[in-house]
Amino acid sequence: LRIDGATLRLVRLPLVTPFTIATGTLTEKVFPLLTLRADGIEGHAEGVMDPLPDYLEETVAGAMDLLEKVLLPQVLGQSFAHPDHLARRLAPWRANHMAKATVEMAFWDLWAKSLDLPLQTVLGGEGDAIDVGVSLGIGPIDSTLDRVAAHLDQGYKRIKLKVKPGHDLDLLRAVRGAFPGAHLTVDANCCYTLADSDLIRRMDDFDLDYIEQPLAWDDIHDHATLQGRIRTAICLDECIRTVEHARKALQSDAARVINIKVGRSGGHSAARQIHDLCQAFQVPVWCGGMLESGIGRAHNIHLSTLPNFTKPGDTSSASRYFTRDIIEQRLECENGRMPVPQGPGIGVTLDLDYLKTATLSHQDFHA
Ligand code: OSB
Ligand code: MG
Repeated sequence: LRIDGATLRLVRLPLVTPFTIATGTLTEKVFPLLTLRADGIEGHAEGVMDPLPDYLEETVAGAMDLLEKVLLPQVLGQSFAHPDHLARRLAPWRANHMAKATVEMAFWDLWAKSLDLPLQTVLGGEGDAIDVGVSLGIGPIDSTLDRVAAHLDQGYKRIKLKVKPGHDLDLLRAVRGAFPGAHLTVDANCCYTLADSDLIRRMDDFDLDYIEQPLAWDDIHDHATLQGRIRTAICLDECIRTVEHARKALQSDAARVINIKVGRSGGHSAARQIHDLCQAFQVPVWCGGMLESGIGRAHNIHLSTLPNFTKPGDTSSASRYFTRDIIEQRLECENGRMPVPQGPGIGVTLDLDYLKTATLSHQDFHA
């Protein structure tokens, strides 16, 4: 399949409510949206980096520059028999996994469409819906209790609470007290160190399914040490940017659960390898989110149909994030289940009218 054109947009969508995590607050979602073309077919994907390097080191501006000057020129006019081959072409460049994933994922969509098959089928997944949880940002405890109740009522199968120093044990005491049977987890987004081991061990009292990414984004070793000190399973997110990171985490018992984000890990080829490796280690995975638009979310949903995605993911309803999405379909879950968009590729189509109003910049490339 020869890539004969591309469009790179920078898109901005306001969030329904500000989203606060340990590293800061997001009020809008700004992201690169990439379209690749071949034989009149289009494939789409979005980049999951933030404007500032606060989740990982990549930034929107850096990714836009790399896509425009390096990654797109490298694939335009080139033929790839399989998306793995395109991933291999980009592999020699250091890191920049989110920027690479943007290209790789758009090609998976394009390639699946060229075969007239759903993305889930070419990835090796099956089933027409997936279990979904919700990630609740940091806020006052009383309003968090209301939001937990509302999302449990909507059927969400797991509640993830964002924590940070000073907003952890009291929050857990309140939420666990009010919802004794709820499937609860926490996400620290790297805000603790090993010096907080005693505090983190006290989280063992709240029957959490796992503690997500308590320590530094570029550490694996200390997570293994911490896992030896606590009963609750550690789930890694930021740490897992490559298959090698996953291997090291699994071999050292630094993660008993892994959050796979395809847009953070270089794309579906690597995400699938991480999935398979975790399965070999009997470590369950779930699909994380980055507040994506419907394009990124559709990719996440298709990937989530692989067999070792046995825990609910962060692929919540679009209406939780945006008043209006840039796709024509509505990605809404029902009773905690998200239907897999039907049709070839990711199964969703751009709402070009609304996309135009949300687009900050637009650049066309021809082979
Ligand atoms: O750590 O999983 C995270 C959102 C932005 C950045 C990092 C994270 C998150 C979430 C929300 O937890 C996931 C979502 O609902 O898309
Ligand atoms: Mg996380």
